[in-house]
Amino acid sequence: MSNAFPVLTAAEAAALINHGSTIGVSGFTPAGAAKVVPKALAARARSEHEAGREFKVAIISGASTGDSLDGELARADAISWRTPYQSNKSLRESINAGRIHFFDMHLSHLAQQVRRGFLGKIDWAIVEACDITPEGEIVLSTSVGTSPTFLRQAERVIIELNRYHSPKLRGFHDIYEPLDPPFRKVIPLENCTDRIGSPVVKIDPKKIVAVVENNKPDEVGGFDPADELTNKIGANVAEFIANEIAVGRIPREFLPLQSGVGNIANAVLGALGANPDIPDFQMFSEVIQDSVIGLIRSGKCKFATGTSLTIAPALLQSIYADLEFFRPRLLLRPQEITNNPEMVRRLGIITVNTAIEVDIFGNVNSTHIMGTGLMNGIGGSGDFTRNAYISIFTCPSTAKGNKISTIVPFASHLDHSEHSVAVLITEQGVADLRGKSPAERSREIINKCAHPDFREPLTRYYESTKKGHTHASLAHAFSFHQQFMATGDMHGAHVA
Ligand code: 0RQ
Repeated sequence: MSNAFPVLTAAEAAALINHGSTIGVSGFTPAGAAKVVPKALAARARSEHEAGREFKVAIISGASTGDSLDGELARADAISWRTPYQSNKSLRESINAGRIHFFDMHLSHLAQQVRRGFLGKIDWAIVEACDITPEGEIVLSTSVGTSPTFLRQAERVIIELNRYHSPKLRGFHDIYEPLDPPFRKVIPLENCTDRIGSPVVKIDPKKIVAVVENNKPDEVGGFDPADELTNKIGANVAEFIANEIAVGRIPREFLPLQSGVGNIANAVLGALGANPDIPDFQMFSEVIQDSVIGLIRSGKCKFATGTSLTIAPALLQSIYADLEFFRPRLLLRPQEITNNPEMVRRLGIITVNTAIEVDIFGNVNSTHIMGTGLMNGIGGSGDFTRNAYISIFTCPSTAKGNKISTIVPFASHLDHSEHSVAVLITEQGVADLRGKSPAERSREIINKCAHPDFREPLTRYYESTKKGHTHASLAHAFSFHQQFMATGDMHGAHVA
C-alpha cells in the first residue's frame, strides 16, 4: 500500500534531512530499528564533512538500535547528542571519548519528555513498519519502543517499509499512549494479557514524506551459550524463587516475571524453565529474547508481553513460519506501558536484572566501568527494580578472568540504591537483603555472594571502619578500584 506515498531510495530520503535536525528513530535493541535511511544518512554526513561542511543530527531512540544506525552514524561522526540507551561499540567509544553528548534516562520516562518538549522539537521520525495504509495506519515491526510518540510528535515522517517482516504481524501490537498530567487517567491494564489500545499507529498521512522499501533482517546477534557459571547463577535464581513460593512469600498463583538483557539474563530464563518447582508463568517485560521462545513452545511460559522481540534471525523466521501459534501468546506494547511504574507495582512483577558491580550494602552499578566508562545505560532496569514485588540483581562474583571483584566496598557509580535492591544472586549464592540493616547486609553479601578470594579484604574493610550506621571509610571506599587501576588486578587492595 506504499504507492499512496512517495517511494524514495534511502539516499533520497536521507538527502531531505538537514544538519541540526532532531530525529526520533524506531528500534528497541536492534529489533525493529530503522536500518537503511540512517546508513544513508551516515554516508551523507561523510560527504558533507569531506566538503568541509558541518553535519550532525540528534538521535532519540526507544533504546539501543543496530549497527546500521548507531554504529554507522557514530563512525561518521554524525551524532551531536543521543539518548536514552545504547549498546554499540563504536557509539560507546565516541561517547566515552567525549565526542557525543549522551544522557541516560529511565526508559519509561522518555515518551512524556518528548511530548512535553523537554528534548526540543522532533523534526523527523524514521520508523520501520511491516505495513502501511493510505490512511496513515502504520503496522510496526518487531518493536514498539517510543515509535508511536515519535510518529505523532515529529514534523515529518519517513517510513522504512521492511518486507523482511510479515504484514501479518498486524495484531501483535497494542498501541496505547497515556494522557499527560493533569489529565492522566489510570492505565486500564489489570492482567498481562489485556489489550487496551490499537493494533496500529494512526497518524496524519500528509506527514509521511517518504516510504523507503527494503528487505533487511534485524541486526540481532545471538547470545553466548550458557556455561557452567551462568547456569549456576540461573539455578540459584530458580531455587530462590521456588523457595519463596514454598514458604508463601510469593503466591502460589505466581507473579509475572521481568528479565533484563544480555547473556546472563538469557541463561537465567533458561534455568527458570528447567526448574520443575517453578510454575508455568507469564512475562511482563521489556525485551523478549531468544530463550523465551523455547519456553513458550514448551508451554512453560504461557504469555509474554514486552516492547521488543529481540530474536536472532533464524529463530525469528521460525516464529514467522508459525505465526498463528504465537498470536495469542506474544504482544508488543510501547515502552511507556511495559516499563510503567504503575504496571510494575499493580501486577507485582518479580524483576531480574544484571549488575556490573554491587557494593556490600546493596547499591548497584549497572552502567559504568570503574566509575567512568559508560557501558550501555540504565535502560529499563530502574523502572522495574524500584517498583518490583521482589527486585533481584544477578552477576558473576568476578569479571575479567577473576581479576575484578564485582562485589566492592563502595559502588563506583550508582544506578539502583540499597533501598530498591531486595536480593543479590551470584554463582556463589543468594544474599537476601530484605529486612536487614547495613551491617547485616554487608555480612550477607560478603559471605553469600562475594568470591572467596575477596571475602577477607571486604570483611577487613568493613570491620576496620566502625563509624556510624553505615560503616564507610572515605579513604578506602575505592581501594579495590584503585588497586585495579594501578595493577590491572583487584587482589591485594589496601582496604584499611
Ligand atoms: O565484558 O563484553 O568484554 O566480555 O561487561 O558482561 O557478564 O557478559 O553480562 O551481557 O549480561 O551484560 C550489566 C552490561 C551485563 C547489561 C550488563 C564486563 C564483562 C563483559 C558484559 P566483555 P556480561 P551481560 C532491561 C534491563 C543495564 C541495562 C539493563 C546492561 C561485559 O545487563 O547493560 O539492565 N544492563 N536493562 O566482562 C569491568 C566489572 C564488570 C565488567 C562485567 N565489574 N568491571 N567489566 N563486566 N562486570 C533491558 C533494556 O533496558 C534494553
